[in-house]
Amino acid sequence: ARIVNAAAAQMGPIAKSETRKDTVRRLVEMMREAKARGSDLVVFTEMALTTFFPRWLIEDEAELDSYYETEMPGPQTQPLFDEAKKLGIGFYLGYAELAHEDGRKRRFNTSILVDRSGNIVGKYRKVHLPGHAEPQPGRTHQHLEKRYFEPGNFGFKVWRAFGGVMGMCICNDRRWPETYRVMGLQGVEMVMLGYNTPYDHTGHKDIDSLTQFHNHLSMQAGAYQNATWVIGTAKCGVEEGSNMCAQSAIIAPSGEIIAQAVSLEDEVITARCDLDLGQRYRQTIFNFAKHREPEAYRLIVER
Ligand code: CDT
Repeated sequence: ARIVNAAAAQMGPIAKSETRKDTVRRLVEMMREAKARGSDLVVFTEMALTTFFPRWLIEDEAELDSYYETEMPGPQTQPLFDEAKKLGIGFYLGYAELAHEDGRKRRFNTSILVDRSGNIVGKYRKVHLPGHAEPQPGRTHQHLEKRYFEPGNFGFKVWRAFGGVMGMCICNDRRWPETYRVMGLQGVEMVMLGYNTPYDHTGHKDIDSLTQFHNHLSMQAGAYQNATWVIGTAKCGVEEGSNMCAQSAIIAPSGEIIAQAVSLEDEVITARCDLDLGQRYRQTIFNFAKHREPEAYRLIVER
């Protein structure tokens, strides 16, 4: 057995007025709890340092910039890295990233993987950006990720860490089979992700009423079909009037949920994850080398 004791640190609402300092304090508290419960690794949510600002049209650039990190760690996030190192625990953290690349300002919805020594071992930029670039009439809350971010330019990589092959994605990515399969083809054994999923996310009541079902359906299918652990961590509860899905979950390569959050608040869930369990599926029903038929899948990479 190759055990990773993993935690998901679900997060309740972050108010617009909450400072980074306060938010980081909440994260550190959950990191300590995860460690006290024996975890090697804690998965925080998407954009874990601020309120989910894409719900608003923000036209003032300085105000918009205030939601992004220009360095990681920066002065306000350094305590997270220090605590991780002190405790000897790794973490996944989602945040809005403002980069100066190719001679211009670039915005990404980003996550990092940090090892037990407090070193960044992997960085991912969200590929599937949901919502719109322009505000939609008649909606209580907007979802302007297409306005505030550009699609990630790193693809779906995997990293050798924590004794296994680790992968990352972010929120809407979890709904797309390609996300998991590209990592699956690289032998991923644990996919980490955070999500902010408002209950009114499509604007169609028949779809939105199935929000919780679709949340778990996507992650459980991704886990099973790719023989990988999936750790999905929510930001949830009512944040600035927006009601968001909770039910953070740790999912085994069998597709079974083996730990699930029960609240709409900050809550740590943990599980003992045996990475060898994925191998059992990879050697049998999902032996990719034996059973995949890539010739039949060509359309998948066409525009
Ligand atoms: N953050 C994020 O990606 N949320 C989307 C819902 C919004 S769709 C307009 C999700 O797929 O959960």
